[in-house]
Amino acid sequence: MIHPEQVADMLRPITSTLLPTATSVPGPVPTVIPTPTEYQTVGEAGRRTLWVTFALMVLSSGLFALLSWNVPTSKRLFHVITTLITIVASLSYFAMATGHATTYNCSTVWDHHKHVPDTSHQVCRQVFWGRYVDWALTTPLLLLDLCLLAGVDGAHTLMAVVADVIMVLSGLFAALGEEGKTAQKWGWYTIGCISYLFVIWHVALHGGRTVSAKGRGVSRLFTGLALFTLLLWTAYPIVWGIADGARKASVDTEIMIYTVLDFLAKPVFGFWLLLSHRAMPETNIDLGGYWSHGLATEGRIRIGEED
Ligand code: RET
Repeated sequence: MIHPEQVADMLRPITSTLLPTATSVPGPVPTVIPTPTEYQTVGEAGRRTLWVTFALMVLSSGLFALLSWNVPTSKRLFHVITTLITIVASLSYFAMATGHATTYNCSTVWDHHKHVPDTSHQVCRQVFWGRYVDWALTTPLLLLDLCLLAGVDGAHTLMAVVADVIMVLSGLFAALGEEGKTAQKWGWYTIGCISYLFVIWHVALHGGRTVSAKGRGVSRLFTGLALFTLLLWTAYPIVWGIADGARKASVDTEIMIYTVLDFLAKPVFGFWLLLSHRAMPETNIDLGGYWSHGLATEGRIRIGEED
């Protein structure tokens, strides 16, 4: 007769392999909590800065308009251009401060883990495209101010303006470009930088040559304004590269830096130009009468023409 304990002894090796023991119980399955989408967006400080800049641009527009008071139309060309610049900037800052003219550019960022496969999450940065609309309209006007002051010919002025618009649009395409497609984003940025070199070439080099015929006073004013513009404008692609490009600066920091640059490039540039222009009659321009009388030739006295 077989004793039940003998049966149990015989079965023990079999059951020990079939039934899980304390040591063979699988541990907790490693889990990864997905990283939520990260938003790089404007904060309270940035929004307040946009409102303050809007107010400063409106105030500057009003003061520029006042400066043109009592100035005859024929001598008001610089006043009109300069006032338009700050009016457009006011509109752009109003749009940005109220949350318009903005979008998000999202890119995928990979997260690496030790025991499980890599995961990814989205980083979305706020892009204020209104800024580029502003620049596309106002930077050609700023260049026009400089070209008219220096007496640059129409052909070079037009080339400078077109290169400038290409520069700004390239910046916009770069800002909206896909992060993963390096060629798209940084390719547009490179095109923008090359266009900027053309702008410098047309305005600074040609302007520097033509302005010498206008006397020492105008030459000195043009050199000062052109150098100031060159230094300021060169800061824009650097800020862009750090903020929108590499995303190493917050949206608020980006807004604050652009505000300082825009304030110097528009109101400060404008006051410098208009106050100096007032004291220098040789800077008056009427584009051969076109500015105040149009293209009609009737009633005009043409000196030096036989007929
Ligand atoms: C971008 C990116 C692409 C390359 C370059 C740029 C330059 C921008 C500049 C902007 C100037 C703006 C001004 C605004 C005034 O309020 C578009 C940033 C070269 C020079 C003067």
